[in-house]
Amino acid sequence: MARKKIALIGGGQIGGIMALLTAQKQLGDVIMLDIPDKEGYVKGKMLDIAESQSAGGYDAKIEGTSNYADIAGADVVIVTAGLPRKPGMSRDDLLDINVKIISEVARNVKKYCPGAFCIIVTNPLDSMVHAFRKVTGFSKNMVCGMAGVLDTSRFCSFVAMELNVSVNDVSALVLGGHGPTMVPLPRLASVSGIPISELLSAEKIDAIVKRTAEAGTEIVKLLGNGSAFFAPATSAIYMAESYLLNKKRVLTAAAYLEGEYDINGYYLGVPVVIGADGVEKIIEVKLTADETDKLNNSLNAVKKAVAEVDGLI
Ligand code: TXD
Repeated sequence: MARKKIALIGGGQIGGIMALLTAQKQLGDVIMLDIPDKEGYVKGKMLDIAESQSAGGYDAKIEGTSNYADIAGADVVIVTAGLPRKPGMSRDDLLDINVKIISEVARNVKKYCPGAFCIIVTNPLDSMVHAFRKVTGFSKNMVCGMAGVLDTSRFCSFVAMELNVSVNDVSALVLGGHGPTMVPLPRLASVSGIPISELLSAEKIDAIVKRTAEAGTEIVKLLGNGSAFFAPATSAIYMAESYLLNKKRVLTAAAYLEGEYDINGYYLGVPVVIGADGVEKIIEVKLTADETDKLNNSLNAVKKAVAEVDGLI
């Protein structure tokens, strides 16, 4: 059986890590695409990963290109094409430039990979997923955004650090838009089923909620140039793996809502099941009045960005 084909559109910080992770997990062949000026860069990066295979013990075709014809027939497309934040920038500051890039990428993915499961990573995430689906016209189950897996991973990491326990025993959900209005749900977070409210003070939990919402900015400030890439890359591959191996993981992703959570016509971070049919199910978790207010507040932030995108494409 032929190996699956994973197209990574954008060969920068996140793209490179995703390519290595895809190879190491033997999820399939990798084709990384970037702009013509960066063709040598991505060819070099992919040749380097290809040369790691002997030592790494994995087999795949790993190539770089700037020619969209080379992504033809990809099973999964992961899009990081766009500019990352610089210190002092909000994710929404990237909207004007990145929506043009996403529109160009979407037109080409529609032409060359009409059947692909598409995971959008580029910021501002929720409105870029909207733009990508608007341009491609792909069905809603085949287009989603990666943010909730990252935000949840950050929340779980902070809980594990505080309690000095394995992060793999921490379970949580972070809903909403990928930005300061995101909605961690500490009420549903647990360590091996034990509610974190029995393990951490309310003050500590609140501090973790706040740090999660600002975690991306914290790394942008520390790096001084660019934004986080290891955890975002790992999160996007986690989603791609669930699709390719039909793992039906339950995770938070930016999914298209048509009435769920009383929201209609927007992408927003909610719990979903990802399997061989893409976003197979949206799970409507019961929220308290306060949590619902926070989710709607986050939606309002997304609506503003979407309105701006709709004025541009
Ligand atoms: O959780 C999340 N969704 C976020 C997403 C987490 C972290 C980073 N987030 C966003 O991902 C970030 O704000 C950016 O918008 C993207 C990509 O971040 P990355 O750190 O990988 O940025 P790089 O290293 O600048 O890589 C972007 C690449 C770069 O090589 C450009 O040349 C390329 O995108 N690029 C393009 N590729 C193809 N086609 C076009 N038009 C294009 N324009 C730029």
